[in-house]
Amino acid sequence: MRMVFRWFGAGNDSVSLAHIRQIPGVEGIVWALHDIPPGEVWPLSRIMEVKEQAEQHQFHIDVVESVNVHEDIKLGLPTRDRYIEAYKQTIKHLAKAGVKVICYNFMPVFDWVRTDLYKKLEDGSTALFYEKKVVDEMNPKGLVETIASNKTFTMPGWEPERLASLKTLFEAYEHVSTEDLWDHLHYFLQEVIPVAEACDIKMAIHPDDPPWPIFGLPRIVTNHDNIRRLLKLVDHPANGITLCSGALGADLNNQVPEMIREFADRIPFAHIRNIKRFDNGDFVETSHREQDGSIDIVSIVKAYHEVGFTGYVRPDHGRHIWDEQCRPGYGLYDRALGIMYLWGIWDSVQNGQRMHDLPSQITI
Ligand code: DNO
Repeated sequence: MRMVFRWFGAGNDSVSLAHIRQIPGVEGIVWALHDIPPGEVWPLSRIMEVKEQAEQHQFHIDVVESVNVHEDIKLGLPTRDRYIEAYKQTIKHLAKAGVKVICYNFMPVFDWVRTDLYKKLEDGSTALFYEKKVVDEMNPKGLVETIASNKTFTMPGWEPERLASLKTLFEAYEHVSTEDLWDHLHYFLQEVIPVAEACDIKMAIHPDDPPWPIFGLPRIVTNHDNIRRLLKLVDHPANGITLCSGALGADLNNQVPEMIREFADRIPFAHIRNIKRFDNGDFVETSHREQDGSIDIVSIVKAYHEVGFTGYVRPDHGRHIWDEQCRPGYGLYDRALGIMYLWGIWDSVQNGQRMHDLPSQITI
């Protein structure tokens, strides 16, 4: 397992590369050019700038999260070809800088969704929270009105400047069924996977978070069967997944360790985090420690060890602890604690195996 850490870029992140350097066992940053809108080519010069910054701290930039997919591609509009061409060009530029994995998602309109970014936990920290009822009761029209009238409604992954187009987007998706979305993903993959393959890059789709349809919009990367279907759409190692334990784990039926065993050679990148599920469908993010949430983090890390995982791993969101001021979910402290927990499990399994491999009798 190769540990990496998400960094939003100079001037865009409260966490510095110098601080990340002090977390044991981190070898690279997970990054993106966040100011470039989906559908535009990432200039090679900008990519090289990030590479230089990272290398000053002995980090690699092997993993990009995310090159976002233009909405016209997900909608299957005739204009999609133009944006797919731009995507291919970006892949080629990233390859020139040595990038190995591109994380992306295929969620219509929204990326991950939470209803409260600072839910108070019993220990006094705060964390990201999803209240199912709030999202379920908000129909698309209501959502547009809420966002328009109340700018404090938080939609992570949603740039405010795209607010104006929200209504039009919802209308466009009225004509896109779940099967249509599958077709559009298929079309996209058929186009980009050969380019990724030629560039020695693995595409790694992130599961939908939460893993069910919201606001009447279809969501398709949600469970074991759907991931199997997705991998078969273009059955090639370059068509992989970012296996996110927290996103998938919000659905009680998703058994992440089983997915790791079945999809092992198609997981170039893993997000490991814990959440606590409630019976009514709500969930809150917790520390990475298994006992604090509902996700079997120990079994997950053990499964990665068992399959001989050599891909990249990052701790996912953290709580906000010790009064840290940071991007929601992306502080230094709790993610660093998460890393040490993941290493603790990994190293003890590794060590246990070494002990097991020792001859039972040592003769002097
Ligand atoms: C949240 C992240 C997601 C992820 C995208 C991938 O913290 O895991 O926003 O980066 O879904 O495209």
